[in-house]
Amino acid sequence: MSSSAILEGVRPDAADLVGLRRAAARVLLGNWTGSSTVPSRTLYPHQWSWDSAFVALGLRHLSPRRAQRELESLLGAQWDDGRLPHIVFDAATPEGAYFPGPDFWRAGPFPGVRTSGIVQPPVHAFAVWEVFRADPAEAERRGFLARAYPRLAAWHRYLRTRRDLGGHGLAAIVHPWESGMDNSPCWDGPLARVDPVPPSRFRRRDLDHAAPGDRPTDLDYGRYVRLAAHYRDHGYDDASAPHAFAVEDPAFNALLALSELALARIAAAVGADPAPHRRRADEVVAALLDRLWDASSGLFLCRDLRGGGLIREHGVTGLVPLAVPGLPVAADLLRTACGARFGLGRVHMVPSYDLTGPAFDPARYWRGPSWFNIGRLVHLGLLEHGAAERAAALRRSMLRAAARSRFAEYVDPLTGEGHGATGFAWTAATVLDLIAHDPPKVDEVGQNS
Ligand code: 2M8
Repeated sequence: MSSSAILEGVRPDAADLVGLRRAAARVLLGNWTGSSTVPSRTLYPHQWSWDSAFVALGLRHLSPRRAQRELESLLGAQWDDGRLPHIVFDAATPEGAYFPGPDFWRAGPFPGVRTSGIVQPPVHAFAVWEVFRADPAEAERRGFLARAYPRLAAWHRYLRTRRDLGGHGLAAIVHPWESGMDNSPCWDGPLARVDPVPPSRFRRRDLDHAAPGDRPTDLDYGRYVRLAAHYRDHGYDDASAPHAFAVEDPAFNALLALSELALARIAAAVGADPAPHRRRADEVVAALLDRLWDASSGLFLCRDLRGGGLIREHGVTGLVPLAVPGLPVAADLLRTACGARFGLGRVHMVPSYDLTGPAFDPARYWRGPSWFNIGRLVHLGLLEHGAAERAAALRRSMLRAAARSRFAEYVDPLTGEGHGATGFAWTAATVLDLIAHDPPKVDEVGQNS
């Protein structure tokens, strides 16, 4: 099928935006635990780090106060060394509800709060600033920025110091889960060196709730478990852990740069010096260009710090730097987004991996499907770099996909069919954010898909 035919028959304004907004709000209300939002009631019954940031971006349109609490509950689980854990476990949820659970990680900032020991992409300062802007008076009354600022600064410091494993000004991820794009083909090379734990030694819970063809394989899981157990057994100490997997990831670092810029604004608002944050944002962008930019493919690539240099797989992580204001290679990235690898405008949303790549799989997790949080970041980048029409088309594609898939976790870029969980929190939050960005006009309201 030609890629333009893929979108044939889908009416551009088929989503009933008012109904969709109501349905999205229902998802977020249903996933709210009292202090934070679970990504999915079934598959992910705890608080996830970057999910919370994306959720807060949507929640701010329903309740700025709740959006602040979402972020505060995550910041409240910060470790002494500054890291924000990738999962904060809900104490009322049984150990067996998710693997690996708190008994596996054996971690937390203090008694009573149990967390994982790895991190996720640092999109938090960006979210804090956007949530603040939704209701500055309420934020001021609650001391939201003043309390968040030192925690965010410590979080960035952790990444800048303990995680600069390559020594060139970029934070390294030490587990595929830290990228948030867990089983991207970008990790296949570095992961191949990791001795997998046999599947008989652990019990996956994800397959109780999702189709095996949508999820990572047992072999991937065996390697995830090995890496996490190693890190845990070294006390999550970055200096002494061997880190068999150590990668510089473009999206992770682009989000760090974007968040440093937000932190500069936050600093100015609380009476601190914004200049160091602006300087650090510039330094991260310079290091991204120096270390990860691949002019021949017009994309940022990942760098394997344990051997092999640049990883020649084209993942959507390499497009995410488009969200950074003033990026010098934005025009090249735009061309790549619209080219054969990512098919922007011709497929549903933005695929997570090269449509022409040998490992492309339209249904399996981060090996091809389109994700709403990534679509939102690319949307931001398109707006940032003057591609307003493309941004509007992407927005329509995302709203349609969310409506048709009952707020699926991710969708097949070729068919728009939903996969993974339904009633997924950041999908609903992204819908609210996109609708608020361009509220329904009379001719869009009332049309049913
Ligand atoms: C997925 O990751 C978790 C592990 O962290 C899992 O598969 O169990 C990823 O999509 C990740 O990006 C996301 O934050 C998490 C919760 O939605 O699920």
